[in-house]
Amino acid sequence: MNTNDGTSQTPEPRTRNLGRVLNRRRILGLASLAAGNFAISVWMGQEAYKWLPPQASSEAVLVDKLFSFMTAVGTFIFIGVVGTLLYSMIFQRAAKYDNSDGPPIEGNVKLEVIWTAVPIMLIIWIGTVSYKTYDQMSILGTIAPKVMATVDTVPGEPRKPVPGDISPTDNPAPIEVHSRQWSWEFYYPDQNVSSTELHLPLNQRARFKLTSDDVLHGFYVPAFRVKQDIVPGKEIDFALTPIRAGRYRLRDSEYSGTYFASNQTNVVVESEEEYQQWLGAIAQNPPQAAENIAYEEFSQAEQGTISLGWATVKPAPAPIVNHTSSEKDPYE
Ligand SMILES: [Cu+2]
Repeated sequence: MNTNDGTSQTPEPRTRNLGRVLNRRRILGLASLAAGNFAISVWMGQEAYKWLPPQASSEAVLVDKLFSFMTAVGTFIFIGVVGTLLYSMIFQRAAKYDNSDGPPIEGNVKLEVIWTAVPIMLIIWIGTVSYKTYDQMSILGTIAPKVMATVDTVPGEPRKPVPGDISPTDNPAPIEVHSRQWSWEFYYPDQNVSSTELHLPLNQRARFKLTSDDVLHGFYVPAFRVKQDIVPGKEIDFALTPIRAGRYRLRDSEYSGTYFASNQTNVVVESEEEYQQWLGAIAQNPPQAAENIAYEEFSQAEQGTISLGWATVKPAPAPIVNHTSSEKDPYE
């Protein structure tokens, strides 16, 4: 600081001793703030369950648990960081016209070790929990040939083995999922029937063979929380366990051109009896072309009845199936 007579004074050292700053009262204050933050974070983690679609698969239970955990961790960090910022802005403000430097703090090894170690531990923790979750789901047959018996349907409780889990010999053949520009077709090899609506029996491991006839598509049912890319030229083994009856939406999660938005259909999860009944009933239906907006519009444009007004590759013909879903059917 320069005085007006021209001589200079050494500024008084303002380095603070951490031990003196952190007296018992302050430590208690900080601890109760951290406890409050912890309580809010746990509550927010519970709230996170409400932001998601219904939990219609055992995989959804695992994914939601992980999401809730990450929301809680994120909330704790967010409140901690933003709270410290706000505290500094409001209570540690420099006085008006005070342009002097802050205290020359040199560094603190203890503090630096702590703020390096804590995030490292946190990332290892999150990484481990994520890996365990994915491992428990074991949704990819050939890539991750894990035993399904390790999957939890209820958090904390070991899952009861379900038909289709243990012995691969009396399994029903996997449902063949054909994705195209732009339609979904599901073929049930054991019954030799096909449908543009996916039906699955409740509480049984559903196994799929995913294929694409043209470009990348993505098998995505938000209520099941699982998403799998379908790669042309590959057969992808995929499995999940529906645990809640209802109608859900299957969406294409890989953008695939003009009619991509119409490339969705319903998934019906029903009891074993209803499922068998449905399979039996549709076997009586003669195969016929399904509703398909992409192919219908394209054909009309080809005949000159309508003008599309946009470019598109030629859509695949509407699938010929025993059962076709109606776009008027509701879904959750
Ligand atoms: Cu696609």
